Amino acid sequence: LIARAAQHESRCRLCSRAARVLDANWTGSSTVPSRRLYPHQWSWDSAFIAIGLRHLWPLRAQTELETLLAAQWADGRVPHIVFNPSVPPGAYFPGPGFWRSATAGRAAGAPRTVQTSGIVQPPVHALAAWLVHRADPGLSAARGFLARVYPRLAAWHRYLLHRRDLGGGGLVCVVHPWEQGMDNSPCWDAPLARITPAPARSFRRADLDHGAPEDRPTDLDYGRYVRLAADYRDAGYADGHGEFAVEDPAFNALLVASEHALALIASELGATATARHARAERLTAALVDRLWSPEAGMFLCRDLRGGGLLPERGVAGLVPLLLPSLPRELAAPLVRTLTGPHFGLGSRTRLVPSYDLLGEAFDPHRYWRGPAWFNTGWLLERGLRLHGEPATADALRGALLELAEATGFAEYVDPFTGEACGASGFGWTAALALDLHQ
Ligand code: 2M8
Repeated sequence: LIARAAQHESRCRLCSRAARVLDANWTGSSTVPSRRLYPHQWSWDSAFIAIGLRHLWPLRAQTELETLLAAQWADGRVPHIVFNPSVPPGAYFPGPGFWRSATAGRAAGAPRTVQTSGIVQPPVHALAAWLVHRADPGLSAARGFLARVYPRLAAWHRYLLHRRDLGGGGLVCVVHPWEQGMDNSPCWDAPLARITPAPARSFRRADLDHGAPEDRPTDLDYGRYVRLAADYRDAGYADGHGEFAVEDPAFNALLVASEHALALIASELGATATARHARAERLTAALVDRLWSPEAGMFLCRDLRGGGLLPERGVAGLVPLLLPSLPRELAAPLVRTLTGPHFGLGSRTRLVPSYDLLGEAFDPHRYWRGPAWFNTGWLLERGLRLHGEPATADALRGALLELAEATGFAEYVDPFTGEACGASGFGWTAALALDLHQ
């Protein structure tokens, strides 16, 4: 009993600390990932943050998603950043002056009243909207939350499925590493090597004012990010012409999960959901067909410009484990890969590294090239539970909770030592710890 009481007390402490982080990052209409490093609203951060907020402030959770969706473009894209006009222009690079959404994005229907970036991030939003609704169905119904967000979420998925199937095989592709969210993953090294970097003197990296250079992407990476984004902007954010086009397993798996959630939302609103479930099944089949590698025992990325599957093993290739409809004969090898020598969960690591422990490019501190992140941990914890691995899921959950709190809700951690890296007081770390704690 004493042990249980002590556990309960420490859990409550975690809850109030996480709440304090989320409250400090709340701007009145949305939540910043980090006050200093990322002082605006980010798309997939907001979805994860809403999933945590719903337990304490259901109204804030709904508002978080509504604020993001209010910045949607007429072509359906949900921008990866919504800029806060009260933040000084130099505080984050690339800021609104770089993206110039209102002018460069006019043909694609960028909003006039708010400034945004022109690229997207993984579509976790419908899943988040459904979970937020379930946390307080009364408030949701009273505010017409689902009816408000449904058409926007449907348009968002339509944009991805119609404008981003650049490979013609039924999957969505990303046109910039920032879109997939794992910015400097070694998976991008080969497709990025073809891009001529923008000259270093043509931009100033605000991230280095707050982050350690050895924990961040390199200047060469940044030169290429800037070149790709500038080319996309200068083409009026029209799709299909860029030099970088990759089908990513995590991005597509999250779209499948969100399609299923959108089907549940449609049913709740009295609409028919069959077509949505069928679309999710087709997407799952395309994911398996185009990205599954039996040799690697996991999903890989497909480089549409270079041709073929990229051999690098990134954590994104494990994320499809979160799909209930994943064929059984794939779930078992995925779990083996997660717990085997490449990711070492339960033996060499307590959290999931972002990249192959045995890969040549592995670096335990450099951003998405090895450190463990809490959002991917949260997704895989769900996947393990879903596919009949409760003991591994419990251990992962325990480690996520312990390290989130011990590191002051760090952005990411060294996968071996649990040492904090990047920003502290990070939004999705606090939010997802809160969610796991429930
Ligand atoms: C990181 O990406 C941004 C660019 O979008 C950056 O490095 O400036 C990534 O970790 C991304 O996944 C995340 O959404 C964003 C804000 O937390 O930061």
